[in-house]
Amino acid sequence: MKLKNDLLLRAANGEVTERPPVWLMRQAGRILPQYRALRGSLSGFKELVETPHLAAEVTIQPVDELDVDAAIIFSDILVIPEAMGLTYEMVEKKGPWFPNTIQTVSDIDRLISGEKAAKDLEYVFEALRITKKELAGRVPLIGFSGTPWTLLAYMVEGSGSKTFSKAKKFLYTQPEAAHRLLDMLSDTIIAYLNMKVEAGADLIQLFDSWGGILSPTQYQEFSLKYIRKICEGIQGAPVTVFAKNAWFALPDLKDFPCNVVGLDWNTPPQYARNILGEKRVVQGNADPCFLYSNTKDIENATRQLIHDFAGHHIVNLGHGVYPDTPLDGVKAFVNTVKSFS
Ligand code: 1CP
Repeated sequence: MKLKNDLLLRAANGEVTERPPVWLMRQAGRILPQYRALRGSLSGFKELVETPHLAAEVTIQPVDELDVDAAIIFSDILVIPEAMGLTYEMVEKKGPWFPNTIQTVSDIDRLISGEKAAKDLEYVFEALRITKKELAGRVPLIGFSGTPWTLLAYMVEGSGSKTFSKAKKFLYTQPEAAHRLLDMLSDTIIAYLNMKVEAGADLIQLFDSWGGILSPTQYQEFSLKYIRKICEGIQGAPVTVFAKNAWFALPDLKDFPCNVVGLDWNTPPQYARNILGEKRVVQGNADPCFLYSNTKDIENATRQLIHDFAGHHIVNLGHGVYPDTPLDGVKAFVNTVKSFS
């Protein structure tokens, strides 16, 4: 079906657009009362993720409520480790937790990977198909995955962490095992994302949420190499690479085989432009906390952001929106972009 609003797709493909497109990372979720009401009636987060018509419903909620230029499929990056054989739990108010973790090569040998693992995620593909049908071409639909390194970090650490020191220790002490796991994750992610595109995803975003905790040399060896392989393996949709806090890798992303470079809020627009050039499509990068400001300040800061990137820019935050962000602030942000000319 032809898209009625294809602004994001055109911008991602490098076209000059009448205004920049806008959406928010983590827009489908706890900022919306509709989401909280539905979520409260369920047994937990996983029930929502694994029930395709409900995942589709919360994917569309921000399109209805905020009038953003894209929908992002409601899911989580941790469905991949689970499909490979490492199940996760989402502990209320705490976040993800893995009852079993990866510590040795034999733990890795027990995992399944590639197409065989990806096929297990039929509930995600079904959610995409339903969403696509219900959106009826209103806006493009974004599919996503964590990067191999960010997923390895959770699989070894067993939960979220400020430092991910167990995961980093694994890279230093068992580099061969790490590469083996990263290879298996890459194969699974490529199969998974191509199946997502087949099921209706118009664009793909790769989240390297923990890229910035690696040293620059480690980043090259354990993350960027695999992200490149994935970008080269995805067919039929533009790809955004969002490597949080990995500002040191910007020179590598200049000619990287992806369409869009996602920027976190610590990266000054001019700094990014100097390295990436004027024509590289960038996405970002307002501080999520600026949405706590008053309406006037939000409007001014949003216009300044658009001005600073000077085109080839997809407006977004520099990371996911926080759950207690006032909806009025989010709306002021979106509406300022939409009225930009
Ligand atoms: O109770 C709830 O509703 C759980 C909160 C929640 C939500 C709404 C989690 C738990 N995941 C999600 C959905 C989700 N996760 C989306 C939905 C689509 C959207 O963007 O609107 C997306 C894209 C993700 C991706 C994700 N999950 C990332 C990468 C993006 C990022 O924020 O850096 C990461 C790191 C995760 C892991 C995860 N899942 C949930 C939490 C609380 C976390 C982070 C834990 C940690 O801090 O380590």
